[in-house]
Parts: sequence; C-alpha cells; structure tokens
Amino acid sequence: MVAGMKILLLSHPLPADPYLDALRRARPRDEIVVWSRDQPVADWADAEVVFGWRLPARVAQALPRLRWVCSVAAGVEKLLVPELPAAVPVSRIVDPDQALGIAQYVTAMALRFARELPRYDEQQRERVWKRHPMAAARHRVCVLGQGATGQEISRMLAACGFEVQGWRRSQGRPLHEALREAQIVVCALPLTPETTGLIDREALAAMPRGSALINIARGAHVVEEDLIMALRSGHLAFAALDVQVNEPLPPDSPLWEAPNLVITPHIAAQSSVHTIVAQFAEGLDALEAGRPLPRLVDRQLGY
Ligand code: OXD
Repeated sequence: MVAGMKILLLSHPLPADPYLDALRRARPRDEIVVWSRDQPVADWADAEVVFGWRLPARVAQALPRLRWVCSVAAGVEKLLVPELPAAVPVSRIVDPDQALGIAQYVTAMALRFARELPRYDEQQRERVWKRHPMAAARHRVCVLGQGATGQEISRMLAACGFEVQGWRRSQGRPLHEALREAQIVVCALPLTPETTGLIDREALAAMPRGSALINIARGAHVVEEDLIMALRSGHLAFAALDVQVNEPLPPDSPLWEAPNLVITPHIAAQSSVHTIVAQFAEGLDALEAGRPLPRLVDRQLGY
C-alpha cells in the first residue's frame, strides 16, 4: 500500500474527534497526529500538512517538511503567524451553506432592530398590549466586506427590502463616509492588521445616532469598550455580537451588562464537519497529484 501524508490536526480549542473520525474515513492511508501541548515534538515535527484553527508560533517553526496549511474555518488569521515560512501555501474553507446561515443570522438581527422587536419583548414582560406605528423596514445598511459572506448578506438583506451598500477597503471610499449614511452596519470583514480595531470610538461616532451594529466576523474588529460606551450613551440603539474578543466570553465581561446588546456564542453559522473534511481531502488529493491547491488565501492580504 502506498504511504499517505502525515497530517497534524490542530483544531484546538474546537474538539478534534469529529475531524479525526471523518478524516480517517476519507483518507485511510494518511497518518494523523492530534496536536496537544503535551504531545512530544518528535511525534508531529515531520508533518507535511497542518489542518487547523490556529497555529502556535513554536509549532510553525518546528515543521521543516511542512507543505500546506489548511484552515478548518473561513477565517485564517490565527494561522498566518509570522513564523510560518513564506513559501507554505494556506487554504481556507469556502462553504456556501455557512454564508447562507450567517446571512440568515444577520437578517434576523437587522429585522429585530428595524421592526423594533425588543420593544415588544419588553411590553410582553410588562403585559402591555400597545401598538406603535411602523412602516415596512427599508433601512440603509452598510455591509463591510464583500467576500462570499458579505455578498450573501447583502443579497438577503436587499431581498428583505433593506437598502444595501457594500463597502470594501480596496474600494478607496473612506470608511467613516460610508458609516455616516448607514442606519445598520454589518461587519463581515476578514481580520487582518488593517481591520483590527476598525470599529472604534471614531467609527461608532460617525454612525448616525440611533443606528445599529451587527458583527459576525471576528471580535477584534470592534473595540468593545468603545461599543459599550456608544450603547450606554444611547448613540447606538442596538448591537448584536456573534463574536467577541475573548471567546468564550468570560462571565465577568462588561459586555453582558451593556444595554440593547444581543450576545451569541459564535453560532451565526458553522460549516459541517462533512464539508470541511471534504474540502480538505480535495486539497490533499491536489497536493499529492501536484495540482493547484483549491481555496488558497493571499497571505499578504490575509484572506
Ligand atoms: C469561520 C468561523 O471563520 O466559523 O469559519 O468563524
């Protein structure tokens, strides 16, 4: 039997078992080592492929035979460590079902805000049956990031009647100018050094009073203290964070206490293990056959 590849599975903090089982079925010839802090370096140092969520710097430095890194996710920022040799290609997962699920989450949150549903939650708690006039929602939405996910979000929001404008950094339009026009801002950007902390005090101040923010990308896009201030002051009327800087969000985080904030635990949409492993296996076949690797990211751009 021809020997397969040696793969280092580094899904931590996501559980490794579902990937391991699916991978063993898809690629029975491959040798798979599950990374853990206690695993002796000798067990994984000759791996040719890393399949994972994050790449500790000391691991990236200790893999002389590394030929490919494949993310278990759409976002790759935790794999693009400076210690990863420049010649090693990095791929990501591109899952239309994940984009669809995220768009559904964003639409639910945008409608929650635009149709004033929190007001009726409160009325129900108080046993108050009172109607308030409301036109169909046609709010102006600015979707930051126009990759596969941002485009799907824009498509679905437009179908719901929102007036949608996409914004991408490469377009050259100043961010604050785009924010000034938006009643709802959706963050669907990749996390890169340029986008880290992009939604800070100044960006929030540029948004109109009474507007809303929805973040389904990465927690670090938003300066959380600044968001809390904007919600407390009433400048922002609503926010939904599916992602936070520290995940899991610690029980003592001040975010839990912020008014008009919906917090969800990174559930907007997850790709199925089946899809993730199928895309990874497709990449392994390509690597073995010397064909171009699918879904490569631009390591300079970070997505
Ligand atoms: C992803 C995620 O990047 O689930 O795929 O956050």
